[in-house]
Amino acid sequence: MLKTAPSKSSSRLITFQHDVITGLADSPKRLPCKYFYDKRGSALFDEICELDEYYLTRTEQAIMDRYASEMGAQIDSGAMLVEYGSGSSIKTRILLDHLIDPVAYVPVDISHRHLQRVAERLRADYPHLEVIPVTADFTRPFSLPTPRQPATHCAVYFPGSTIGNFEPAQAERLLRSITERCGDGGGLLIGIDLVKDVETLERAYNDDAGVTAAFNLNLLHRIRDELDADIDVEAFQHVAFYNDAASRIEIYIRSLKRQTIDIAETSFQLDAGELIHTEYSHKYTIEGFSKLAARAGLELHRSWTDDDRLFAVLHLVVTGGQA
Ligand code: AVI
Repeated sequence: MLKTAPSKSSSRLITFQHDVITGLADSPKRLPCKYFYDKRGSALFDEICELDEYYLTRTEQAIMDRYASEMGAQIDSGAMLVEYGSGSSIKTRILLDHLIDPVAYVPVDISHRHLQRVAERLRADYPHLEVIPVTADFTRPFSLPTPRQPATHCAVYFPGSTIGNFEPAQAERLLRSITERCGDGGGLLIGIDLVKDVETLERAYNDDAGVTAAFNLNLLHRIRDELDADIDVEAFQHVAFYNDAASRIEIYIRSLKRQTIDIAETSFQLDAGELIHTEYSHKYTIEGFSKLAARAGLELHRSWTDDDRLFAVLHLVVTGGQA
């Protein structure tokens, strides 16, 4: 019998369906936040980054604008700069402008086509820099390319407070993998969102225009449209609040009535008021994050914040050991 391998898009759908069914079968119910980012979800996230209430993006950008020359000076010459979740590489440009003779820039992102387009633009703007895009999910093992000119060390750039979307144990594992990837002489420049008053935090995830709500509920639209699921999307609501004990924003989808979701022969019963967990966004103190990073073999070297101490960019260097 002739067997044909499943196409990329059908295996992607199989994984999506598997993850959704596994998450909804769990107690409490959950859906993985990585599925926020289809075309519409990515556009909504770009809108979130422009919102008055969402201080994170503009504050990190302002820190980069103000301190990129100091950051560049911390990173030795001849680096291969690897960016995790590079997206449009917007904040990277200012860093690249201040690095001393980097040999290569390696943007790592899951979206192949977008990555190629961004790489083309960067090659045009930085003709002396080798730009080597890698399509990969950085939470899974992936290989780094070998640049034409040998690098003296590897420096990872991980902006955007994306580390906050991982639970501390997962974050530690990811940091450990960065330590191992970089080895001696390597380091990490990372953006983290800082602990602050609850009102500012909760406003950032409950904007008046409802963009974050649409971003969150877009997950249900995806499940309905891509998995052909029977879901009354209107009967759900966005919920986001700060959990002080865990120092994190918790995001859920709340069922407004007792109802059933049907996906591929499987039915999931929801009570009125029942929550489906979709995302955590952890907030750190510089000290707390340094302790977490130390357990992963990284030592805090320098940090930069805005005047209101909303956000921080940290430079950590590889020590390799356990704290
Ligand atoms: C991508 N990440 C850092 C965002 C955050 O703030 O945790 C995702 C997000 N979720 C809702 N609004 C923004």
